[in-house]
Parts: sequence; structure tokens; C-alpha cells
Amino acid sequence: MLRVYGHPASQPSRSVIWACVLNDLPIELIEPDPDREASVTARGQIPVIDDEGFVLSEMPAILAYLAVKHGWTNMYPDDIQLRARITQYLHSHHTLTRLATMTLMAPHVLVAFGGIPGSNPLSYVNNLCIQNAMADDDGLGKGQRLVAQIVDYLERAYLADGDFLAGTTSASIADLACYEEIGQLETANLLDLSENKVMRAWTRRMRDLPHHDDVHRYNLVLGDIKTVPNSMERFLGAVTEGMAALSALNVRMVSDG
Ligand SMILES: N[C@@H](CCC(=O)N[C@@H](CS)C(=O)NCC(=O)O)C(=O)O
Repeated sequence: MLRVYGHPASQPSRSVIWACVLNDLPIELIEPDPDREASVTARGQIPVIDDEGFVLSEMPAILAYLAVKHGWTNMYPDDIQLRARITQYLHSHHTLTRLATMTLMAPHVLVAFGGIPGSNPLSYVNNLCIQNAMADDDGLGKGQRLVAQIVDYLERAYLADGDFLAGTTSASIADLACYEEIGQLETANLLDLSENKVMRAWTRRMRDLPHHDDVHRYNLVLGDIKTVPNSMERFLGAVTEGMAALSALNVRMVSDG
């Protein structure tokens, strides 16, 4: 069975998990132990997959690999221009939409940890963004203004002509990746999309996809972390419920090692 090293609190992990659930691909979900030298994620990031010994990291690479291997043409069409548009979005994702997490979501989640727990070379830029936001008295305002620009850009560059980002008629792997960054902010009360009707309609379309609430149980239980600052107890409670919701799907929880 496909092994996915990931976590319900991790945006790129959720997009991989959701893609597998949507396509009825059973998985084992492993919460990695980053200090365990033998772990495939030692000193690295999640998500990572282990497909019968083939180990792959980076969410866009994982989603494209799984889509091609399992013929998920609804999410990753054979049409080369649609596929190129999906790839275009996924290349921009890391330095565009991903900043929604680094400037708004993570700083508000990590108050419960008192800072950033650990680092590695892959997380250097991310951690700079998070640290800046946490140290800034106007961190919330600056994060919200940046995300407003990101949303505006996504609306103009990707959602002007269709219901989904890359011109597909149903959600593609680009939509899954993007939603994990934007959708979480609405649930956390960190983003108000009332002025962004196009983006708001898209997040509603994404929420209507099957198994949304189970895959996002962590976010739904965590709730508003703007008005009521996060705490470790609350974070752990949301993780426990998030994992329980995933266990009720075709996701088997396995320990690392
Ligand atoms: N570019 C990576 C980003 C992965 C990422 O940021 N993972 C985070 C969790 S959401 C992580 O592993 N953080 C721990 C660390 O960097 O040490 C991808 O798209 O998969």
C-alpha cells in the first residue's frame, strides 16, 4: 500500500491525502519522527511518499506522479496545454500562494509552540517569513494585505475565465494545492473573501468536493485562531480529531519505524 508521510496540519500533506481519498486510493499515513535517522523524512519536510520503495518528496511532484501512475486524468488531463497550465501554477505555488501559510496561518498556529520547532535547509525561507510575521506588531495586518494581493493575482491570472485554476472543468491537482493554502485561512478567521467574489465562489466549489470536511477536520476543529489565540491543548485536540476523521476514510494510521 502507498505510504504517505504527512500530517493533517500540513497543507501540502492534505492535498496529497485528499487526492488519494478522492480517487479511492488506499494509503497508510505515517506521522514522521524527524529525529529518527532511518525515517525517509529525517531532516527533511513532509509530505513524502514511499511507493513500494520509490521515495518521492515535494507535493506537486507527488501529485503529478500519482496522477500519471493511476490515470487520474480528471485531475491531471492528458491535454498538454491544460497540463502545462497546471504545471505553471504549481511552479508559482511555492513563492506565491504558499506565503498564505508562511505569513498568516503558521504564525497563528505556532504561537502555541512559542516559535518554530526545528529547521532544515529546505525550510530556511519559510522560517524567515514566519519569524518576521511573529516578531512584527503588525504581523496580522501585513499578512492579510499580502494575502489580499495573492488572492487578487490568482483571480486575475487563473480564475478569470473558468471555474477552476488551470481551465479544467473539474478540480485539478493545482486546485487541490492552492485550496489548502487559501481555504484554511477562512476557517481560521484570518481571511475575509467578501470582496473577492471570484475566489469566494471557487473556495465554495472546492468545499463541495467529496470528503472535504473529513480531510479538513483538523482545520474545522481548530477554528478561529485570530480571535482566540491557539494553544497546545487546542492544537493537539484538532490533530487528534483530524486523524480520527481520516481513519474513517481509506487512510490507515501507521507509526514511523
Ligand atoms: N515544497 C514542499 C513544502 C513542504 C513543507 O513546507 N512541509 C512542511 C510542513 S507543511 C514541513 O515539513 N515543515 C517542517 C520543516 O520544514 O522542518 C512541498 O510542496 O511539499
